[in-house]
Order: sequence, then structure tokens, then C-alpha cells
Amino acid sequence: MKKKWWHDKVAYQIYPKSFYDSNGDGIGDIPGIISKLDYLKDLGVDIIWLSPCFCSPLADQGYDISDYYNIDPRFGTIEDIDVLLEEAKKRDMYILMDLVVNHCSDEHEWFEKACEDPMGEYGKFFYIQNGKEDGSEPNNWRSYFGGSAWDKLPGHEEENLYYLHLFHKKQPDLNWEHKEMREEVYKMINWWLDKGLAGFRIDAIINIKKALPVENYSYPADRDDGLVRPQRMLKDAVGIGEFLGEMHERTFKPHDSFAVGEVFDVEKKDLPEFIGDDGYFSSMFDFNETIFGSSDKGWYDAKKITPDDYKRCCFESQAEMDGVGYFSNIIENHDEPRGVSRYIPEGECTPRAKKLLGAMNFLLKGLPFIYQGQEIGMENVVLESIDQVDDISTLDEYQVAKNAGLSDEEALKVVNFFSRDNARTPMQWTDKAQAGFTTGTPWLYVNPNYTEINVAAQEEDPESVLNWYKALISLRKNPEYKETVVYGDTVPVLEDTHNLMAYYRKGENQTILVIGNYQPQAQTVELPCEIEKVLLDNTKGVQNEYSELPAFKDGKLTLEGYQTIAAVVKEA
Ligand code: TEU
Ligand code: CA
Repeated sequence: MKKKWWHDKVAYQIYPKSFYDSNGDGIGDIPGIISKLDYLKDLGVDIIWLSPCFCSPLADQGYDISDYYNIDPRFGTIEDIDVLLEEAKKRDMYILMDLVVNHCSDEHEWFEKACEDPMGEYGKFFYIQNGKEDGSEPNNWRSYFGGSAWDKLPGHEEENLYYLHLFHKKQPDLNWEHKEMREEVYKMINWWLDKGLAGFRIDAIINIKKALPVENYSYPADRDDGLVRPQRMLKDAVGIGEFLGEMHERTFKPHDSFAVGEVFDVEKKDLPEFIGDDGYFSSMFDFNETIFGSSDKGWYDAKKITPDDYKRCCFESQAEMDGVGYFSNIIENHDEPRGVSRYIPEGECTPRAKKLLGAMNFLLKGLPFIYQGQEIGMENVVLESIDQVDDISTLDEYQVAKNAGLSDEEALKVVNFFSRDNARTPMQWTDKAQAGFTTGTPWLYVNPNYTEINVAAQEEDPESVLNWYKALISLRKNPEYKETVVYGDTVPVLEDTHNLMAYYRKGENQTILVIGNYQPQAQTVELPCEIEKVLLDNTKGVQNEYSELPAFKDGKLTLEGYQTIAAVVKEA
């Protein structure tokens, strides 16, 4: 694998609306992000991915863009972005923005023009077409947010004319088959890269190629709504590489920029095309742990992941990436529950367990992305009522659960666990009003546990989750160990041991063991190696040098509940 400038970095995802509100309107903004750059630099962050802050009606919280060249006034101005780029550069930090080009907003001028003249030039920018003879939709694809993926074209409700939206009805799909539309996308990407962006996170990009002609691709319904999930259609959508390759050649490659794809359902054989040395993208997220246990029926039918499942998913991805490319590793993002509430069994979510999870994921091979609040161990919220929910996806899944026969309480419990709102409650800076996020009324309620879980409380505590993440990041950057942590192969160790996650990171002439006892009870294991130097131990706060582990003798290591260590070892 060719070494790239971003391999040894640490990335951080900001959800601007919930990160920090600088002007008291209850909405996080770009000046707020600028004011926190030193916090992020001190943490050890190099690359910052901003979820969208372009002009948008916020039907899908900004993933419905109405002007790709401008910043929504609720978040700030394009001049604020210039200041952010400048201030980041001063700190050797890089900014990524979110490239949302599977669809735009129905309030984008392209779609407005398409509605004025569906058969004109801008009509070709979208999937606009006649329904069936009986006036029904062209096929039975479901939107990711529920209901048909087709709606009558606004202003043409009396005609048999539909437009496609795989996501919300206010997110019309862009027609990538139309070259002029692609040219507009490439022009926009290059405009932003020329402005100084280091690259993009690329939204839902696997959806840009459809099975065509759409009227030939109805499928047996997979639920009693008579519809079928869009992923079924994607299996018949052939040739996405033509678009992704063109985009790579026309934009990312000439700028040597960093592009990380939000890509699902890519076959192992296609990985080299996607993230190989000259792949469509620099990297893609490892979603193996994220999708584990999910069900086509909906969130209500999903299976919870256990520590042994989690370990297997991580090692599977590490093996998949081996010799192919460089995944981006996450435990959470703005679409997912809080990682510590998902991957740590209920009732065991202590700071020590949070630190174990952090180490297990962060020290894998790949580019680590920390999601805002993960570094302090922010947790899921507890919903009292469905009326508290903002997320459109959650509201849909609540209905799906009720249609499947769950009671209101059961349905609420399910969506509470998986709701995207869990990751979108305001960042918890202090134990003061509104967690120090805003002096106004926050757009979404603050998790009531902010009085215990907040940045200020953890900065001074050597045993805090925050200082543990700082220690993980400084280990990755430590010249003595960085080659091993960044490029060393991942080799599972004691893989069959229950509730134990252990792996070597094998560098050229150094092996680091990462081992975690993923349960509350202590356990003793026979190590196939000699511990030479302990680098990190989540039971001992942050220290530079550790004495030899007292619990290690005759080749046996006893780990306390949720204890994890990283150590230089000598294999037997
Ligand atoms: O998420 C895409 C998304 O919802 C995936 O989980 C989808 O199911 C995938 O394409 C499966 O093939 C992105 C954003 O992260 C999310 O916040 C937006 O709501 C969505 O796209 C629409 O822009
Ligand atoms: Ca604000």
C-alpha cells in the first residue's frame, strides 16, 4: 500500500448544529467551531469532517442541500468558512466537508426549474417519469425513510408524473446518468477543493447508480406495505464505477485530496476499485459493526451485538482491508446510537468500559474517526415520549414497529436505542446551563446526564475518558510506536476466548499487544508472548511509564473487569 499524507492522522466528526453555539440562537455554528479549534488541537485531532452546513431547509438536517455554494445563515457565512480554513491551517489541521450528491433539496433551483419544465434541461437532472397506466408509481421501491420512493412532481399533481427520492420526499435523487448534471457536481467539488478543503466525506454514494429502466425493476414486496427496500434494487444497479472513477479523476485525484466514502454493501472483490492505491476513494468507513444484527423488517427486529460479535466484526474488517486499502474506523457517527450504549452490554457502561471500547477500536489498523462527544463517553438519551423525537428516520421506524404489533412503550424503547437523535443532542462542554452548548434554548434537548459527563469535568481528571483518548492519540503519534500503530498488521490473539478482545499490531521490528477483558468479572489468560513494556493501562490513569503488571507471572495475565492494556511484547 502506497503511504498517503493522511494515514498517520486522527480525524474528528463535527455535527455543526450540535457542536457549539456562539450567538445564543440555540443552533451550533461555524464561529462556534472556530472557537473550539484549540480544544480539538489539544485533543490531538488533525482532520475535521463537518456534517453539512450548506443552505438547506433542514428537512434531513442539512443532508438536503438547496445551494452547494453557500452556507446556511443558521450556521454562518461563506466568510466564516474562509476563517475556519485559515485558522485550521495555522494549526496544521485539515477540513473535510460533506459531499451530498445522490440527491439535493427540492428547494434547489435545479429542481425548481425541473418542476417548471419537466421535459426541459433541468428535468434531465432528476428521475422524472410517468407512472404506470393506472396512474400508480413507476415501481415499488421504498424510501430509506419509509413510504414510496416516488411522489407526484410538484405542480403536476393532476398528471401521471413522478419524481424519485430514495430518501425524504424533499430530497429528489440527482440523475447521474445525465452528463451535464455530473459536470455541475464536479465543478462544485473543484470549487471547494480550490478554496482549500482537504477533501470530503461522501454521503450515501452507493445509491447514485440505479437499476434502469426503473419501470422494469419492481420486486416482490418485503413488507406488507407492498414496497421493497432500495438496497434490493442496488443489487441490480450495474456500473457505478464509471461515475465514481470519473469523479475521482476529475476532482479528488488532481487535488490529492482525501475522500472517504459512506459506502454500504460493497463486495469484497470490488474493494480494491473503491479504496485501492488508485481507488475511487482514499478510504471508506468500516460499517461491519454498525450493521451487525440489523433486519430488513426494521429496527424493532434487530439483534443486539455482544462483545464477542463486536470482536468478530472488527477482525473480519481488518482481514478484508489487509493488502487492499485503509479503512476509516468508527464506533459511532451522526446516524448511529452512541457507541458506548451500543457496544457495551446494558448496565456495564462505566468509564473504564468506555475506555476499553475506545482502545479496542482506536488501535485497530485504519484512520480513526472520533465523533463529537465520543471522547468524553457521551451516552444515548432516555426518551420519555415519541414527541421528543426530531429524527425523521426514528419517526418512521416507530411507525414500522407499531405496524408490526409492538405497543407504544415497546416501540418507543426500540427507537430510543437506535435513534439518530442519540448522537445529535448538544455537545456537553460543562455542567452549567445547557451543558455550556448555548446561552439560549438548544434546538434539541440536552442529555440530562451532562452534569456528570462533560468536557470541563474530565479535563482535570487523569482517569477520565477524555484523557484516555488523549493518551490513545499520543500513542498513535509517538515516533517510537507510530509505524506499528499506523501500518502494523492486525493479528487476532486468543480469538476464541469469550469476552476477551486481543490483537497484535505487528510492525517491522516491533509488536504491540492490545488486550481487553470485555466483561465486569476479572479473567486470567495464558499469553502467547512476553510483556516487555506496558504503554497504556486503563486502570492506572494516564502515565508515561508503567511498572511491570503485578498480575503477570508464569505467562499468565490476570485482567480486572474491563481492564485493557497496550504493551510492547515479544512473541513466544
Ligand atoms: O446516510 C445514508 C444512509 O441512510 C445509509 O445508512 C443508507 O441506508 C445507505 O445508503 C444504505 O445503502 C447518509 C447520511 O449520513 C444521513 O444522515 C442522511 O440522512 C442520508 O445519507 C441522506 O442524505
Ligand atoms: Ca448559533
